[in-house]
Amino acid sequence: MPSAYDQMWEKLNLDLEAHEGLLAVLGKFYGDIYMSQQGRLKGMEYLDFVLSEVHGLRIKELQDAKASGKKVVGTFCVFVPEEIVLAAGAVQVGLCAGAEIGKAEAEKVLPRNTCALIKSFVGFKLAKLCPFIESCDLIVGETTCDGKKKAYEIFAEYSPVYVMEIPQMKAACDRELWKSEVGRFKSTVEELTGNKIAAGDLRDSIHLVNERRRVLQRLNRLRAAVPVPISGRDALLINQISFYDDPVRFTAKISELCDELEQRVKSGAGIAPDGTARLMLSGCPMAVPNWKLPYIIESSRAVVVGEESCIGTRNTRDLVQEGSATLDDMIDAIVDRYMRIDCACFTPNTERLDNIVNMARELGVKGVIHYALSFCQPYSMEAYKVEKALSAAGIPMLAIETDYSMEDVEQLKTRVEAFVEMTR
Ligand code: BJ8
Repeated sequence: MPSAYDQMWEKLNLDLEAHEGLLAVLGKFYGDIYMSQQGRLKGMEYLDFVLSEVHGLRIKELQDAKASGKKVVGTFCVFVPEEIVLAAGAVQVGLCAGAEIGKAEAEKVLPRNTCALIKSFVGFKLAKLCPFIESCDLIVGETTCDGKKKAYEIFAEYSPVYVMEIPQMKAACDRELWKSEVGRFKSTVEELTGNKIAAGDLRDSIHLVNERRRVLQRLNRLRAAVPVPISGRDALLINQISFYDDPVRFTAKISELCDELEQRVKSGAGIAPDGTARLMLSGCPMAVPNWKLPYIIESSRAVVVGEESCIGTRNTRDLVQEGSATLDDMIDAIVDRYMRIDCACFTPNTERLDNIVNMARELGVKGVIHYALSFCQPYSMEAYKVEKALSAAGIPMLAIETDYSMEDVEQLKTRVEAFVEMTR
């Protein structure tokens, strides 16, 4: 039956039949993984609603914004400074790349041994399945890993793409390079929108993005309680949705959810039975609807209490310093904040090792599951150093490499269960 949004999707040139199939699979998957949970917070109803309208209401909002003259900028990496996009009056959406539905199309133009995240975004474009991508006036890529860097060259044949150069080291000259890239990006966004960024606009957008980070930091502090008051799956979903929901509304809704969570923590209630192992995830980002591993973990007498990932603490840990008086100082504050990102694309990357060990200690976890997408060299190679650092701190680690397919679910479950047993 045609949905109320079919006309909008048709205008965006989606493959309506394949898209309907995608939404049906997504709905079933969500039902199995999310709605089956016991003791969810009332505040999660908002997240359920946003997800149920993922290609509906939010896309309609983007179309309305475009009709009013705003531009939409899509991103695949937490390195793209949203503060600049918002200050120019545009909307930024983090594009998901967490499903393998367009894989066959992607493998026509990409080598098969490419990570699932890259195949996913190329596949979504080629199979005409993503209304977010089709709503974007500009898609911003970055020179993080080689796979992404080269995939953007192909993507640019189908969509307007702009690529930011990201340094790979953290010396003073790398900061200079990054500062000039932030400046180049600012000019590009100003040209795209026709709006010159003024100091007041940037001050407001820095505050707005910081507020969203602050509410996610509060969520992280509250979920660290014993007993665990919210599942890892729900916390991951909140982080995933933070990338494309309206930032003001999202922050207000998650603030309400945190109030509820705080009451739950005060009452001493938890969502997992006594004896459930507290674990932490670390590694590649888990984009919507990549819930496979958290679901496996949380069906194995364990609960995820933190994600050291870009859809997790790497995106929320650091704030842009507020209080700068001039536009130049604000740009410097942005440059410094983004230089603290500890992506595995950096070498050496000791900051990440320290952050993982500190986080694992603070959360009091029994172990860490390191998650790398198959063929992701930065994260799968860095797993070696992460394991060494954790082992020196007396924290066990399980390294997992997987993709978005369901073929290895049973095998992963066996490994996760054995790891959970071992941590007891
Ligand atoms: S800052 S983690 S969002 S680059 S999984 S595509 S690295 S081969 S996603 Fe990332 Fe930015 Fe870094 Fe974060 Fe390449 Fe690895 Fe694939 Fe990856």
